[in-house]
Amino acid sequence: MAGGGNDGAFMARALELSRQHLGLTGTNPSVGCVVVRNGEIVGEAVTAVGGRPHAETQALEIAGARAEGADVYVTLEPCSHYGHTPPCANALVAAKVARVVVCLTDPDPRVAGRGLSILRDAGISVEQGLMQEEGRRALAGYLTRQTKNRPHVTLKLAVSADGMLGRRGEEVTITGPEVKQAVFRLRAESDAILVGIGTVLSDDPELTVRIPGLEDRSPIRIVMDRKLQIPVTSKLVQTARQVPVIVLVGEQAASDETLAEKREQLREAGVEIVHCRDLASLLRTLAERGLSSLMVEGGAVVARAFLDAGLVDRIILSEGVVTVGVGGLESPVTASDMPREFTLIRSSELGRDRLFEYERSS
Ligand code: AOF
Ligand code: ZN
Repeated sequence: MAGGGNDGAFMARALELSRQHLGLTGTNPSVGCVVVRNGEIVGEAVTAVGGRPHAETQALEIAGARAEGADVYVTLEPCSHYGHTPPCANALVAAKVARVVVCLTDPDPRVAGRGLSILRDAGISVEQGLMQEEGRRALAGYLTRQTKNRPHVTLKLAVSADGMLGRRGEEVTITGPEVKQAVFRLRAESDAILVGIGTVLSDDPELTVRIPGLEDRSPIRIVMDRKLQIPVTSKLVQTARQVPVIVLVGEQAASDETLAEKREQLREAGVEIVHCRDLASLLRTLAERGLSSLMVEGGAVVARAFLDAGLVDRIILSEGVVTVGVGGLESPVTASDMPREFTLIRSSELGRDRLFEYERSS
């Protein structure tokens, strides 16, 4: 029996599953799949940690013989290639499912429509495009890396009631513990997190995920540090063996003799020192390393540089109730002064603060 009326609810479940492994599937997208027979879920799965097995094969295995005649909901077109695993499209055909509802087609050139063709050629009814907008959000990292050869970039800003990000050289608490928890969750979904050296010098942050059960989800940490000012004693350097740290330096700091000893000390602590010409080439390098999502977290200078380069896909802006006053560092954007290309897609109240999420429209 075809699902029809409940398609939205089952696809919503598949999307919920897909979000569970964001940041954990490496270069592979985190896909959700739900197998439904007579209106009941008989198998469901998300792409495994590390990227394999894929979602469909796991969900079909759970469903077993009940997959015959079933409706299958999957957030990405089932694969058609023999990669690390045999094609999911073939597994769906072999399981004799009746109908496959797909949210998005797969831009991977090895798939790109072939997965859907395999299903149709086998007489399976195929529908594509349900809840595309939500799907694009859940798979934003994968889609951006595949189509733009760079990670999806989220700019995270905490702005005071008077539009400031803080004060130079000094840590100012702008938002409360509820926002902090939300930020930890966003970090856990990211492959990498980036701050400027100013943030390291004033806040000495650790930039890890500190939520019970999610500690192992910390993304790699990147510091933009043109002159190699990062203290060897900073928390970032001291924890580089647990969670990787990359320090991005200018050409001079990469080779300057007077900094040779410091470079050596940092390397001994486990820090990787990298020189990149500009932000675009940095992002290309990260994509080549298989990183699909980057969260830019700190500093007015860094935020402005990413915005000016047109390299921000999403802005997460938290707005606190405190004021910073004279000597504050002005935020490049605020909730009441947001560039037109960014559209508000969500807002919520977190404790005394507010959280806004914007997406670049193009
Ligand atoms: C699916 N279901 O759950 C995922 C898919 O390296 P491989 O062999 O694992 O292939 C990676 C590609 O598989 C990836 O680029 C994307 O096209 C697809 N990911 N496909 O049918 C899944 N994660
Ligand atoms: Zn597959």
